Amino acid sequence: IVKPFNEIPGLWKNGVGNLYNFWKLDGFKNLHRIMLQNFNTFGPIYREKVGYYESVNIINPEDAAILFKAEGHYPKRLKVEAWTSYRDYRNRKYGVLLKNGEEWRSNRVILNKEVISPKMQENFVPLLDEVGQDFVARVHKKMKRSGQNRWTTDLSQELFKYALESVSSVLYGERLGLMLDYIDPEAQHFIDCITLMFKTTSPMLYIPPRLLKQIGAKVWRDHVDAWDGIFSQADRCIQNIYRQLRQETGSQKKYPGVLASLLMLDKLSIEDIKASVTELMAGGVDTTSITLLWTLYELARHPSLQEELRAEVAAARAASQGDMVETLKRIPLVKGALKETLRLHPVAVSLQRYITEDIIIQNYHVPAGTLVQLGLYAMGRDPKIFSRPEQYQPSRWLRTETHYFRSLGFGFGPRQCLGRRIAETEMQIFLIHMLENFRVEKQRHVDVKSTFELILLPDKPIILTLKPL
Ligand code: HEM
Ligand code: 2DC
Repeated sequence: IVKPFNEIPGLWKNGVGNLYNFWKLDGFKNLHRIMLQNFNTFGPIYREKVGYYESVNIINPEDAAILFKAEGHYPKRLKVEAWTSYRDYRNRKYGVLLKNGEEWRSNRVILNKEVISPKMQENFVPLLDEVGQDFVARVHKKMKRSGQNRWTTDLSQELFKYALESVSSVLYGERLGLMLDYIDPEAQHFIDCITLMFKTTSPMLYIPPRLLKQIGAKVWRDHVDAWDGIFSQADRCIQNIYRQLRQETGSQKKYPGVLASLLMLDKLSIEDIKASVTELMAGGVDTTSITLLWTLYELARHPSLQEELRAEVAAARAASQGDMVETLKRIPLVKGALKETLRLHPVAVSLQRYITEDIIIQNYHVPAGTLVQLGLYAMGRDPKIFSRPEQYQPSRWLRTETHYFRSLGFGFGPRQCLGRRIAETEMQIFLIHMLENFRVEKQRHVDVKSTFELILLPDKPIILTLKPL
C-alpha cells in the first residue's frame, strides 16, 4: 500500500523554527552535512521546510531515475531568488540558467549546438590546450624564481585564472592574458566578484531577498555589487567581440569562439546571447578550478595512483602521436579520477526538479509540483551505494559495477550543465599537462573538509608542492 505524502518523515511543519535551528547549527555553511545527517535520521526519503524553502529529499540512484522520468518537457530547478531578483532589479534579461518553460527550451536548443555538442568540442581542444601549456610554463617560471626548483602554494587563485582564461578563450576565441605576470585588474576583480556572488547567495536561499533588500541588508548590497562587477566585465568582453565582428570583412577560417558563432548564426536576440554568455563566463570559473584543486589534493594523497595516471597519459600521448583530440579518447582513468572527485567533492550539493506528474518514491506518494531534491553529496558518501565510499578510487568507474544514475555531478537530461563539455575538456587537458610535467605533493597531514558557499568549497587553504619530474 502506498503511503500518503503527509506521512513522509522529516521536519516540515515549522519552517521558521527550522530556520532558527538551521542558523544555530551554522547551517548556511553545513548544508551538505545536515542533509547527510537527515538521511541518517529519517532514512532514504525525508521532507523538510527551512524558512520558505520546502522540499522532499532523496538519496538512492533508483529514486533519482524516478525523479528524472517525471521532470517533464521543461525541467525546472529550484529558483535561486537572489539571482532572479538581481536581474529584475537591474532590468537585465535572464539567460538559460534562469529561464524556464518554452523560452528556456528554444534558447537551450540553440546553445546546445554551440556549447555542448561533441562536434564543437573538437574546436575547443586547441584553444584549451594552449591555455594548459601556458599554465605549465607559468609553473616552471615560478619554480625557477623560488630558487628551490619547486613551488609550494595554495593554487586556488592560479586555478581561478586558469579557469577564467580557458572559458574566455572558448567563449571569445581570444586570450585574456591571465597566465602572464601582470594581469588586468578588471579580470581579477571579476574573479573576486564571482566568489562574493556565490557566498552571498547562500543565506538568501532561506531568507527572501525582497525582504533583505527592503531592510537594506549588507548581504543584498554585496550581492548586487558582485553581479554588477560580473556584468560589467562580461559586457566589456562581449562588446569587444561584437565590434570586431562588425569591422571584419571576408570570412575567417579559424574557429571564432562561442559568442561570435552565436552572433553570426543570428538565431537568438543579442540580449539573449549576452545574458547566456555572461552566465557561461561566470559559471566557468569557480566550478572547474575547485574541482581541479580537489583532484590535485587527492593525487597528492595517493602517490601511486598519481604514477598510474601519469603512465596512462604517457601511453595515450604516444599512441596518438601528440594529437590532443586523440589523446583525450585514451585516458579512461583520468576521466575516472574526475568522476571520483565529483563524487566526494561535488560542486552542487543537490540536484532538484519540480516534478510535473505524481510519482511514488520509497512507497510514498509525491504529488506533481513538489520540489524533489537528490542529495548528491550524501549519495556519493553512502556505503550502500558506493563500496568503501571514503576511498578515492578512480578505477571504480572502469569496472563493470553498475553506474546507473551514479555519475550525476553535472546533473542530468536536457537541463544538465550546459558547460559540461567545456568543463570536462578543460579539466582533462589540465591534468594531462600537469601529470606530464610535475609531481604533486602535500605538506603534512591536514584534513580538508567542505564548506557550503552555494557551491561546495574546501574549508581551508589546500597547500600543495609542485616539483618537476
Ligand atoms: C548547470 C555542475 C561547470 C555553466 C549546472 C548544474 C550542475 C552543474 C549540477 C545543474 C544541472 C541540473 O540541474 O541538472 C557543474 C560542475 C562543473 C560545472 C560540476 C565543473 C566541474 C560549468 C562551466 C560552465 C557551467 C564551466 C560554463 C562554461 C552552467 C550553466 C548551467 C549549469 C549555464 C545552467 C543550465 C540550464 O539551466 O539549462 N552545472 N558545472 N558549468 N552550468 Fe555547470
Ligand atoms: C545550491 O539548495 C544548493 O553550476 C541549493 O555554473 C540548491 C541549488 C540550486 C541550483 C544550483 C545550486 C544549488 C549550486 C550551484 C549550481 C546551481 C545551478 C547552477 C549552479 C549547480 C545546488 C552552477 C554552479 C552554475 C552557476 C552559474 C552562474 C552564472 C552563477
